[in-house]
Amino acid sequence: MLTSSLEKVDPEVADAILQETRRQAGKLEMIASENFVSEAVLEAQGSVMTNKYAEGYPGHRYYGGCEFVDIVETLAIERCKKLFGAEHVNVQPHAGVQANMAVYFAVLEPGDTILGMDLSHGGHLSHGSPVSFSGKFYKGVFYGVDRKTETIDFNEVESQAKKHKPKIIVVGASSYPRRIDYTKFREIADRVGAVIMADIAHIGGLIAAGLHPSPISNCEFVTMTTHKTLRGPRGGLIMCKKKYAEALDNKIFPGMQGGPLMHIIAAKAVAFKEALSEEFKIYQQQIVKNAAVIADELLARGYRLVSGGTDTHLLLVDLSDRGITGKAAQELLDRTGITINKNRIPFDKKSPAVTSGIRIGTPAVTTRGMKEGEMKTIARLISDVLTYRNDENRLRAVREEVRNLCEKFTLYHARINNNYGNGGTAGTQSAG
Ligand code: DSN
Repeated sequence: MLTSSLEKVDPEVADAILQETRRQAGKLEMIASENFVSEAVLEAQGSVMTNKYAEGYPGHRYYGGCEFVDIVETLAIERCKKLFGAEHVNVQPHAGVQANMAVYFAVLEPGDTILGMDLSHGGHLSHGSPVSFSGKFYKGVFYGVDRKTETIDFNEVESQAKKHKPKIIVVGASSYPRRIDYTKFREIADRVGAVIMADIAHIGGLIAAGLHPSPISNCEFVTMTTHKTLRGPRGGLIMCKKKYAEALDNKIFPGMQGGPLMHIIAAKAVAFKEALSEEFKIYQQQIVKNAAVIADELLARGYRLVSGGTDTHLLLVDLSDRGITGKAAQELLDRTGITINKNRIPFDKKSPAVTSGIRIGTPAVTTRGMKEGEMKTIARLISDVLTYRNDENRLRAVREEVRNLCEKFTLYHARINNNYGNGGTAGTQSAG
């Protein structure tokens, strides 16, 4: 057994990290916004690039000694441009909310109107919600989904746009299981003279792999996080048309951030390289296939899914006729080793802390190499837990099956066995 520097210096933190690694490996991670990065991404993220101050942009920094951080930031930018076909890329946003904030700062004045998707219909806090800066500095108005189809109600998008004349229309969601038609948003935005920001945080990987329509040509700005389907380090990025490049870059630095996180930018560069591979396309295809299998299996067992199914990496299950809240389902499932999150469904009567639904996502289990067969098992296990929730024997049996599945599809194996300093193999299996 090797003892790492961290174990020697700070055994408490080392132990918490080991326990978290075991938790990730020992349960089925099905929170739609989470994923497992490769050892290469982890290595870049844990590198000495964290030590460097590099305010500014490649070639134009306010500190000396930036020649190597310039290399990684340039690689990240160029790879991201290639991946999405973007005209301009800024890889410095620390997170998705910062990416969105920079876009608002670039095109809005305080008090201007943002038209975004209603949070309770699948939108995001940073799209104009009154509890976020985006609804405090600006006026947030909203569109939602149609009550019957539970897909985006374009009549409402148009009527809200005409009524409120927003300066920006935000397209994107954190819990919307269907493809998004950016051309329709473009037509509406043009009618009212608005710019569009597509927030593709959730579906960035699907778009990069060509499985979902790209917003690049139809939207002035595209923001995302790099850690969801894209499977990179935790962080944000912005793509935009060239004409907005300077205004946007100025808003990130010096406007709202100081020194960029160069270790994270290095890891973003690695993730973009991985995302440009053929294997990544196959991985994204498998994510979508896996979500579709779970959807079909749950539908066959009588569950109601928001919009009737999924085209993405996630599905939303309406539990209102199952006698269990989203909160209780989340707790129960986690106890049996299946980690998901409670989620409001459109027109939900329950609060965000309780909810009538759950959100299930497949990016992380797909990274472990799980395919259709395992998805059928997982759907059965989820249904067993929700159906036989008072039967401790059944719940124990589910926990055992989850454990077996996790042992078969190892994750960060070398780290758990404490030999990663010894040239241990990467923990994640290929999904291909
Ligand atoms: N928290 C993320 C999610 O779970 O979708 C969105 O930012």
